[in-house]
Amino acid sequence: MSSAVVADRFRELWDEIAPIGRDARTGGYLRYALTEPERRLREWFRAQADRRGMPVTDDGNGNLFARWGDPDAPGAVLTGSHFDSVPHGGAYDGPLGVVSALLAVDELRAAGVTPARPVVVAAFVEEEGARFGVPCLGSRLLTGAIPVQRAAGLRDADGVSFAEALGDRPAGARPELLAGCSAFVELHVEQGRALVDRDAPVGVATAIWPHGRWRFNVTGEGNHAGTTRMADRRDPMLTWAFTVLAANKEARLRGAHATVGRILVEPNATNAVPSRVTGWLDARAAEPGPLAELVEAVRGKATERARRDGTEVTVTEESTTPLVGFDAELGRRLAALLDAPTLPTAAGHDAGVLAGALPTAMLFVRNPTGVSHSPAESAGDDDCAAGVTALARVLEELTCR
Ligand code: HGY
Ligand code: MN
Ligand code: MN
Repeated sequence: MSSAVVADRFRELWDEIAPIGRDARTGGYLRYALTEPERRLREWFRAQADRRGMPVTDDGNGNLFARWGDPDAPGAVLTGSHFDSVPHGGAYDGPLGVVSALLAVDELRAAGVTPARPVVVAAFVEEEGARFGVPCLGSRLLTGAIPVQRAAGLRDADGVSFAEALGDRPAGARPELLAGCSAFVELHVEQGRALVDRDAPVGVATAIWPHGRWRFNVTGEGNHAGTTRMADRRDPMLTWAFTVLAANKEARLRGAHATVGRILVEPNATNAVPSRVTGWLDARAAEPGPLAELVEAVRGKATERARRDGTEVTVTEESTTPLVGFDAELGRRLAALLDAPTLPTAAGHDAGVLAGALPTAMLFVRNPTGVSHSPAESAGDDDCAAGVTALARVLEELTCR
C-alpha cells in the first residue's frame, strides 16, 4: 500500500472513533475503563475484528484479543495497546496502538502476506488507572502482577468496584495465553520530543523509567475560616502545600520527575479549614536509587511539616513499576529493520508489564509538540501512516522469519 493510501485508511478509521468520549468544552477525552465511552470503543474494536474475520476473545480480566491466523498455532505475535484515557487526555495515547495494529494487519493482507505465526491484536483495560487507581490493571492481571483480590476490590470515585464494573471477578493470571505468544510489540504515540529533535517519524523504545504513585493522607482539624485564629489551626492544606513544594525541589535536585496533579479536600468548602487533604505523588526517575531517595525525602518533609502544623500524615504506596529494559536483541533487530532511532521513556505502558512475561518492544510515533495527557496531544496523519507501515514490517518480520 502506498503511504498515501495508508494515511487515508488511517484517517477513515480515526474519524470513526474520534467523537467517542470527547469532551466538547476541553476537546479532551473522558474514556474511563468500562464506562460508556470506553465500552463503545470496545464494541467498535469487536466490529472491526469481525469485519476482518478475526475472532475476539476476552481473558476474563477485561482485556480483548483479536486473532489473525491459525487458532492453535504457537508463537503468536501480540500487538495493540489501550483505549482508556486520563481525564481530558489526548486522542492518541492508547488508541493509536490499537488502530495501527488493525491497519497493519490490513497492510500485510493487501501485500498477500500469510504469517507463519498468528498476529493477535490486544486492547488492554485500565492502562491509565484513571478510574480504579492502579495503572496497567488489565496487563497486571493477565501477567499475575497484581493479586486478583486486590484488583477486584479497587473502587472508583462512586464506590463501584472493578469486579462490579467488569461484571465478574477478574480471572487473574493467564499463563497459558501468554505461553502461546512469542513477543509483544506495542505502538504508541511518543510522549515527548525525542523524535521531533531527531527528525524521525518512528522510534524504538529501549527502557521505561521506574515510577510509581504514593497517596498522602493528611489529617488536621476542620474549623471555621473566619473565627479560627491562625495560631490555633491544625490545617492539613498547609502541610500538603509544603509537601508539594518539597516534592518539586527534591525532584529537581535529583534530575527526577515529581507531579502532584490530583487532590481531594474535606469538606472542600471555601469558608472551612479542611479536616483532611488527600494528595497523590507521581514520582519517576531514570534509575531506582534516585526514585527511592526522592520518595523518602518527600515523605520526610511531609512528616516534619506535619509536626509543625499539628497535623498527621500517612503515606501509602499505590503502585510502582520497576525500571523496564525492553528485550535488547529484539530492540536492536527492529531498530535495524526500520532504520529508526532508539529512545527511553518516562511514560508507563502495558508493554512495561508484558516485558516481564515475554520478549517485548515498543514503537513510538512522532508527536510534534511532545505534549501528552492533554487535549493538545497530537500526531500527523503521515507519521501515523509511517507507524502503521513500520508495525506491519515488524509483524511480518516476527511472524514470517
Ligand atoms: O502514567 C503513564 O506514564 C502512562 O501514561 N499510564
Ligand atoms: Mn497515558
Ligand atoms: Mn498509553
